[in-house]
Amino acid sequence: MNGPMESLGARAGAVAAELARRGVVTEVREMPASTRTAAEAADALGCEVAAIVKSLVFRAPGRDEPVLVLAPGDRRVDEERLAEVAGGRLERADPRFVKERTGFAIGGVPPLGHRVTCTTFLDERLLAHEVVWAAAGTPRSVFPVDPRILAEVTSARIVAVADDDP
Ligand code: 5CA
Repeated sequence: MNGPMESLGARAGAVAAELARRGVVTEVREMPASTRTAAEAADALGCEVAAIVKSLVFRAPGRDEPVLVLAPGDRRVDEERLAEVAGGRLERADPRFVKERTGFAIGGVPPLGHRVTCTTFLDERLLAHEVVWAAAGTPRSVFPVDPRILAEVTSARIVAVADDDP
């Protein structure tokens, strides 16, 4: 079951519905504390920061297509490594671009259910966990998922783009 979806706010509810539509069995949780950053999410959940999924939006300079990087919460994305796998340098998208393309504000961007389809990369370090937690559309909502299932439903390419040192 995907939990009591009807009790969720509109944004988290839309993400829960999208997860259900893609066959992901999970339960979106609206937390009493902020989950705006990976560190806050880990605190709120009592899990390792490494098990939080950052959903980071990048873009090729001057191009309109968003590129989504799903990265472990305790690491920075190495832009050299990302350029290699993406076939060219990418830059961090500004908050307006993120909102327009995904439909969500930074701090709540989910890994799926965006307005526009994003080319998606998932860092292999996430696969070390049985369960990871990702944002569900708001800075207070998260959902747990097997990282392999997350890679599958986002059609992500599995890559090594995280920094070596946390
Ligand atoms: N809800 C949490 C955990 S799931 C979350 O969304 N984390 S996050 O890492 O995916 O989103 C916050 C990220 O947005 C930060 O890591 C930060 O790199 C990025 N960010 C914050 N402010 C800006 C900004 N002004 N422009 C571009 N990116 C930003």
